[in-house]
Amino acid sequence: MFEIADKRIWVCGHNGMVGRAVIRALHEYNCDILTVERQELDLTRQQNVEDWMEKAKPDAVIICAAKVGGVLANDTFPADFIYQNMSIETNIIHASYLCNVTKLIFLGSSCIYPKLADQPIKEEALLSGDLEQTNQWYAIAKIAGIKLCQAYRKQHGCDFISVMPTNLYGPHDNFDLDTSHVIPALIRKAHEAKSNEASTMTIWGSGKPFREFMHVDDCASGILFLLEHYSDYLHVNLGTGKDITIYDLALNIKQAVGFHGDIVCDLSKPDGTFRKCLDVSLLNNLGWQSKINFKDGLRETVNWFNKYMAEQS
Ligand code: GFB
Repeated sequence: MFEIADKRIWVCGHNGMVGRAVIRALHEYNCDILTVERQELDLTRQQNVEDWMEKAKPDAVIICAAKVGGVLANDTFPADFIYQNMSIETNIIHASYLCNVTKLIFLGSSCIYPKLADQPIKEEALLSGDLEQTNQWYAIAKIAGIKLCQAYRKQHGCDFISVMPTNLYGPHDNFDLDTSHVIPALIRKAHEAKSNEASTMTIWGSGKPFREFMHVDDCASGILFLLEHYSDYLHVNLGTGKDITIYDLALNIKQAVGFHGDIVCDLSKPDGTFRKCLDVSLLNNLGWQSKINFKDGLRETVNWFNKYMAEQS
């Protein structure tokens, strides 16, 4: 058991969607939240990370910092995804060992599992088959992060753990149509189609793949639960255990945005993995459950996006 109260907690990647949600959740605890801007600390530089941590002296580290993106961004920028993710996690994990950090949690992704894993996917499915080609670079980097935590636990006794969140959505997501994940992309597309009084909106691929989606505030709650209550070798899945097809997702988003036109599939764009729904029984048995209903979370995210767009204009 690690108590967050009264500790110095470094949230790396505090400007991203997950980092912001973790900080919102940490405000419920009486702890010191440490952050550092990218201009002050480049996490891909080992010596700089060690020097900064030596001065900051965190008790715990939450690694939300990562190079992330949707299916097309992963496929288009493989070097960025593998290099940046491997260097960020290696630097932070090694420096945390050198600085005697008491607890560290590393965030991976559900794409670490084999492309054809049995559904729902149990933690034990890791490295039991071939990866999905489009995001293998990111997946390999995230698998290396899990192995780093396990290696430092085995060799040095460090209490470093890993959590594998499913596909996330929520406020402060990346809404850029080329690099984003599907939910922010479709919210933006539906919003633009509605504003332009268009008759259709386009989705990538066949619309047939399934995805499991979790609100980022649920994710932050699960991360802090594990930080306090879990200290073991095996990585832990973090999700809802429920998935829907991309076509049904698009229908939900159309409804939440109020766009009444048709959905058109662009088959020149990748589908990615067909299905990757997590088995969350390990986390549930530890005593944590996801709470945010998908339709409520989606509506809240659409409202956030509408407000954000109004502020931009
Ligand atoms: O969210 P997404 O890019 O990530 O795509 P992945 C999910 C599904 O939505 C795919 C479809 O089947 C896409 O073809 N899709 C439909 C769209 N329309 C769109 C659109 O306009 N934009 C996008 N982006 N997708 C990523 C991985 O995979 O998920 C990462 O590449 C990471 O490594 C992340 O694991 C969570 O779920 O396919």
